[in-house]
Amino acid sequence: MALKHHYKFCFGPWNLSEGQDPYGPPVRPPQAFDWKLEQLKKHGFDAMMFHDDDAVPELDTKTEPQIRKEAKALKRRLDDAGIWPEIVAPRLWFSPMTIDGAYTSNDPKCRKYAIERSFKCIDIARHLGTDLIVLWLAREGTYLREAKSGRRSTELLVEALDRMLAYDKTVRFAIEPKPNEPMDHAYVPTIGHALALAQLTSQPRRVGCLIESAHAILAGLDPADEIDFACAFGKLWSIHLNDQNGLKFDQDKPFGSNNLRVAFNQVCALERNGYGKQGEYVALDVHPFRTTRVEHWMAHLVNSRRTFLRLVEKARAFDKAKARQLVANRDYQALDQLVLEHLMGR
Ligand code: GLO
Ligand code: MG
Repeated sequence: MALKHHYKFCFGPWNLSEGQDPYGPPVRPPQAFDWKLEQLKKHGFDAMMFHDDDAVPELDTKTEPQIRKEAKALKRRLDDAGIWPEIVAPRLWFSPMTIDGAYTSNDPKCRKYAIERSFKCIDIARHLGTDLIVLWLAREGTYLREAKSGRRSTELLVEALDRMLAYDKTVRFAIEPKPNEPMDHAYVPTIGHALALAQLTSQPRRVGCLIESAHAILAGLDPADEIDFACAFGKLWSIHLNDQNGLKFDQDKPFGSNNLRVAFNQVCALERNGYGKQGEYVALDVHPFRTTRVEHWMAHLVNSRRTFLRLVEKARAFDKAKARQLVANRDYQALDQLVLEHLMGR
């Protein structure tokens, strides 16, 4: 019998990447945006995530009326295809103006650029109809402790959030922490940091978070604990599921690919917190292996979605009464084996 569930899924255009890495060129030809939309729909996904310039390419060269026109045209295409825009995120790590960071750059002109770019991102989100902005604070950190003040940077981040909160009274901001890459140390490495920052803003209720499994693992944390922590604040507004093989470069592997048990525990955490029941999406921030052939281009997304749903079944079928009994008896040895047997199946 097919599993009854409430989950809705999405991915971003960057998740159909061409395979370029710092050591080699693309290995798959670029695909048109329409092709990506078509794939999304065909494979049972419901929404797309956007960077501001995925929605309006070459954003920095365009005027406000142009941006509005292009964003509204995209909205019509999405409506026709029946696809919801889950989030829009300002791409604050690509421009020459963000070499030294965006909101925390040492150059006031660059900080001004970052804020203005973020306002444009908010405008685009409103044109597309979503109220959720994702902030992956990619370059907010420093290579040298002596080059920036961490205290001042925290204040600048709060100031930037306050400016954005004042710019539009309805949007919400989900901070996506990542401890490193492209920086060696980022200023907002974990969910605890993200939610603490939210408390310093003028409107903490409109500042929440997005957890990415790989980012939590890179911070040496268990993503399931990050999920429970964020949900205790009612602030998990989106999630990027994927996997990561230890403290290496950000791998964005298929969900469950490296550690099925860690994936299982993330699904259990999402289930016990009722994630998705307020309309939140399960986003799969996964990338194809560089070896992936063009004809297998969707496999990492399709497989991650399938693994997620199979783990939902596993989470629901887990013998919770037995587990409670073992916990009461402090028999964690048997509990451990109960989980393993359950995951291995008969
Ligand atoms: C990189 C991040 C990135 C963000 C995306 C949305 O490590 O995971 O993919 O999720 O740019 O802001
Ligand atoms: Mg991500």
